[in-house]
Amino acid sequence: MKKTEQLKQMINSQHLEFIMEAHSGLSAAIAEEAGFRGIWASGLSISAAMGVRDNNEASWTQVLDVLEFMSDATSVPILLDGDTGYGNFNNARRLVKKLEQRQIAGVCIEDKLFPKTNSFIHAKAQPLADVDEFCGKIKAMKDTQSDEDFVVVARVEAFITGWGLEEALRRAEAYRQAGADAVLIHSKRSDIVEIESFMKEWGGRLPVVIVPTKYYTTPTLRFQELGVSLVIWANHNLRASIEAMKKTSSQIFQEKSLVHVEDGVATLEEVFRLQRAGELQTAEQKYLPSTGKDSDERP
Ligand code: SPV
Ligand code: MG
Repeated sequence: MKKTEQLKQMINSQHLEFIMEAHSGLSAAIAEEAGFRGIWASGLSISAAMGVRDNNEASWTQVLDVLEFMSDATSVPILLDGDTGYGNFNNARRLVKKLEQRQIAGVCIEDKLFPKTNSFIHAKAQPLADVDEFCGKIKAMKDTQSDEDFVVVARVEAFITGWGLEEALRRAEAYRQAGADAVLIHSKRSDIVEIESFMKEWGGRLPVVIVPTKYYTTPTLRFQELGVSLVIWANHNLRASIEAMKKTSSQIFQEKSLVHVEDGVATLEEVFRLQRAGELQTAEQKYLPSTGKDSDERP
């Protein structure tokens, strides 16, 4: 099944599905190997891994380059966090074209302004996109996709920026009518009150995607009861790697030795395995002339 079809089926399926954050070819391969059937290419994580802020400091083509590695390293679908679409409708539709060329299964765009700011930083000061302008962007993206199963998720930032349920519903409905395949309703509360209120009023008009980074203590069963379609675990590979790298760097710096570190890090063999070094060895046997034969033929 095509990656686009896989993602579309996950979003439209009757049971709760999960996708995991990744920000590189390596982290994407690890997420797939853990069992995830899809990957969230997080804007926060990709920019943080590049050492820049989640403010569109990395250009969209730099993000595309990372995605290409992620796509090549995996067989499960990738949903890109496409921020605001990196400009107006024209930039967003060109993005769709470039994503399809790299077998990226879908993109999520959020109704804020370029350059965006992460939803958990000064959220109330962040202006929302004009609804009509954002709908035009969604329409342009849907009109541009050449694969009918490519997914466009419209992310509603109304709760994040301090607006209420009414504005969240108004926007979600407009985005549905513009052709979005799903809506992502985001909340920065540590409880599930906003998500609950939205789900009750929304009534399943389109599949709903959530990001429980801040309300992580809510039992996952509750998301299922509310009828959520897809949960994004949005940044935990990045955060896990930061902790591991900090611990290892400072231990090596302090001890000037690897002795107490060796058992706590992945083996080199594991690195080679994740890089699929074995496949290259097999290919070399098949495609490279053997050294013996080569030397035999020398004059
Ligand atoms: C991301 O992972 O970059 C997201 C989710 O957009 S959040 O950081 O919660 O805004
Ligand atoms: Mg993001």
